[in-house]
Amino acid sequence: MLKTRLSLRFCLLILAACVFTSGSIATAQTPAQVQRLLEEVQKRFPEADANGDGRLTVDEAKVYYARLKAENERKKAIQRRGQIKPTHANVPYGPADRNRLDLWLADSEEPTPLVIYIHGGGFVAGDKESISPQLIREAQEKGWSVASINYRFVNSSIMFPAPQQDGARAIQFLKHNREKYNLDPEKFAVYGGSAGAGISMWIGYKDDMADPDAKDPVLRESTRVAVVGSIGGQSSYDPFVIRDWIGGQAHAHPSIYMVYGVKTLEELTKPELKSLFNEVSAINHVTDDDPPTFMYYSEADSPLPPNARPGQGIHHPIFAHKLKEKLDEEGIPSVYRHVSVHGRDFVGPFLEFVEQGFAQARQ
Ligand SMILES: [Ca+2]
Repeated sequence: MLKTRLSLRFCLLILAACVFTSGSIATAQTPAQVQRLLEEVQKRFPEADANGDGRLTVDEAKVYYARLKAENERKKAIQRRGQIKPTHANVPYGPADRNRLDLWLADSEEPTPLVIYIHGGGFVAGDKESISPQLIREAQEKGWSVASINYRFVNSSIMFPAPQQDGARAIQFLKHNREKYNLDPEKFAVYGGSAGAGISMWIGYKDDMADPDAKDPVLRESTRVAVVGSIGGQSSYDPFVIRDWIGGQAHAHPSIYMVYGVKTLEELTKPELKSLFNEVSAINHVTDDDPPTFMYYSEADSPLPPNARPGQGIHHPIFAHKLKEKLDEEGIPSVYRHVSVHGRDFVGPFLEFVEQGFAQARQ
């Protein structure tokens, strides 16, 4: 949804710039206005500056627009073809309605590695169907299985850490059913976008949540994974840490209130919430035994404007830089990639990273 909105906005901006340049419409923008538009385009799509000289020209903008259009067409074509049908769809992995997962099993004699996708949507929206068909296809070409999970949304009675716990339970469920699904429990990778990245990192860095005394055998399984991936993820959900790191009003994202069941910033200062902030913030759980981490961000890596709206910056690369510092301190291998440098291909580089992580995993 967000992408569509930005793309449309981008198209309008480009059109305005191009109309002026072609001189075909008398009421077009002034050169100063065009310059401002180009600057705005560059801020939102830094990779459009093809020669990287820090200045976006109209020609570069036109080329980028054409590429963006082609990419959109490609995505639409994939959607028209439909998702790749799961081997098992809507498998219940827990008691809640949204404890459902889809599973694409690789055909193999040997137990297969597994890549698990957790969707984003601010903990109030989104669906497992947003998994990339490209990822399913490329993972299967490597002989790996793939899963995509739904989890409980927050509301007036469901709050943090319910979504995180659901994610962990999905991992445990899949390990519990490793024989049925022919999975190698030592080669699980978990990744997601935004909220799904927050859950993925939390699972990755938490100590093993296996409870050997649990009545439910699923809960006796290990939650540990071999690789973690984050697309625009929040390494902290402490609103005051977010305010310190990102500035502006990033911490005033509507979901930040909802996940803690409050309505105002003042309510978030309640001392009893601090331990929950610490618990759900993945960065606090990083230790030297944690899995290698792949980070991919597309929001501009620059300070927020003075008029930033509430929630703006909630996918800021600072979340990655702070996490990377911590991962480096602990000697955990990690990769940080930004769209402005590495382009829009997440799947290929991520799966390559996962492959290295699986090679290091216990046999
Ligand atoms: Ca840890």
